[in-house]
Amino acid sequence: MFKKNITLLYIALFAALLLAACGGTATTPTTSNTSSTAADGPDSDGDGIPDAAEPVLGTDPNNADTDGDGQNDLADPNPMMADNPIQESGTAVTFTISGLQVENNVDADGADVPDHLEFKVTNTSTADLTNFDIYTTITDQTTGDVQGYYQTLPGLTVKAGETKTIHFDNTGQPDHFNVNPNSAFYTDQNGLTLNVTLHAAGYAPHTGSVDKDPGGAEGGVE
Ligand SMILES: [Ca+2]
Ligand SMILES: [Ca+2]
Ligand SMILES: [Ca+2]
Repeated sequence: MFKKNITLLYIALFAALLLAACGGTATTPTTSNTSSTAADGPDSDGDGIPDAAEPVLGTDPNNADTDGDGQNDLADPNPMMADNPIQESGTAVTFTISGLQVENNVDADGADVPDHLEFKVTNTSTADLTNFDIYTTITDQTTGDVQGYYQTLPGLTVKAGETKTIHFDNTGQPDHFNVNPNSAFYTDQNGLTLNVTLHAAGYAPHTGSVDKDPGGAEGGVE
């Protein structure tokens, strides 16, 4: 697996060099935390993989650890497949998740739902909930290929008795969280099944599932 990854990296680096030679994406970095060399172009997240190569690998150009497993994309032999790290001894049932929606779903009024993952979290307890994290798997219904992502959800608070909708789309709005723009969710045209495990520290996790219909590639995030 490691050799396979290195091979993919070399292919990706070659693609990056080709793009740079064509004047494609070999632009001068503009942010202070962007590193680059003349040979490989900018590397926005500093993980050692050039921005132009990350889409080839399927990794996130703005996240040095795309799957959240603690291993840098360059070192990770499977950078889009984290195991579920959520280990919770608490059994109190304090919240539910509902209304999972993805592409081709509509909202309660029949309007199109934007092409991102969203769902509702209802706090059924008398205490505010915070310190959330989530583990998401994306399974290709045709090939069986699976990607797995873990991330914390900083800033998310669901007050006692509140129902809040949270989104995964990279828009940077409150209660909207970043995702890999090159994940199977955006690039795989087969039908997909998403499984989410949401957890608040100290309480029992909850799971939900939603299918994404086959269709054209998303072409990036909104
Ligand atoms: Ca990078
Ligand atoms: Ca990366
Ligand atoms: Ca990783």
